[in-house]
Amino acid sequence: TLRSAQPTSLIGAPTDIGAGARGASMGPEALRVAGLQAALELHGLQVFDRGNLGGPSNPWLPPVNGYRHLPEVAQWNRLVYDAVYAELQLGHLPILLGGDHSLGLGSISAVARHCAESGKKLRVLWLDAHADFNTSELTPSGNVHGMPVACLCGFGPAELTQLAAMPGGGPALRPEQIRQIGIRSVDAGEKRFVHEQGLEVFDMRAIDEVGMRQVMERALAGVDTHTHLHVSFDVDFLDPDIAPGVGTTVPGGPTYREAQLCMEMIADSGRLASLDIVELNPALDVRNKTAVLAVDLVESLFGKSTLMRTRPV
Ligand code: B3U
Ligand code: MN
Ligand code: MN
Repeated sequence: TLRSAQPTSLIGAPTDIGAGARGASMGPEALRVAGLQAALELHGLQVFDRGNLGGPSNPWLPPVNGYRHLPEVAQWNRLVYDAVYAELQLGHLPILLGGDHSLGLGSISAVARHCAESGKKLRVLWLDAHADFNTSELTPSGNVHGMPVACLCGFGPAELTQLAAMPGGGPALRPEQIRQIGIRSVDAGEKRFVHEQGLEVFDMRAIDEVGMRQVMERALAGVDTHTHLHVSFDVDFLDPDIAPGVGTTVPGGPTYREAQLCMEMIADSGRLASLDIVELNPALDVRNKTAVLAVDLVESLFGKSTLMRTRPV
């Protein structure tokens, strides 16, 4: 099933600079060991592994003015921005191998710039247990991996909100371009801010009430041939029973079957154009099973299906 002739490029960003636990820095290698490249090649994709970016090490310091490691987070994100932007310019589909979710800033800023220059509509699917919509005033931790969605919408320090240098100088994203799925942990102040900014959130209650199928139909509504679909896959989206290898587990996440359907429906849209796989923490995993599961799900995201089904039952 050769879905797309577009080559893919793997970009490793081995850092836990924005996280509250150490270990996501080992994510890129765990995904390679789990066979990510071979799995994609099996589906007819051409894969270039660009190796790892080399950014600053983690000084493991307490927060300063509401941010932990802000200069280092900014430096890693500049590297990610340049690497992702270069792949988009080549016409490749970039796959960022995190690394913690603060790196979504560099990745999605590059995608936003590319879309602005090529006249594409951008839709971001944020698969996560968390809304990642904190600011330095709202954050309970100072960890920047809890802030990338807010920064992408323009709420944060200039070194994180201005990465893309968007035409017109505005933020990389408008809230209406984002759909969050699987959310089940939002801090008190963050919750008010999500509401205030009108983020479209499909939380676990929505998945329980109407099912993953209808949630995905709604999250993908309006996606058409002019849409660049970016998926930011925080592995803690998944239920911790199946995915223990993450720094911040939250119970009650999507099951294996719900997660598969989510990925399959994104594949069916045919618009996937860039991807982040973040927050995988091999130090907390069991025999690399979370990485193996992530690879399995990414196969579905790129069009693996049991049958040659082309439409829902
Ligand atoms: N909302 C909390 C926890 C958190 C957010 N993202 C992750 N954890 N992975 C915070 O620290 O902002
Ligand atoms: Mn996240
Ligand atoms: Mn998360």
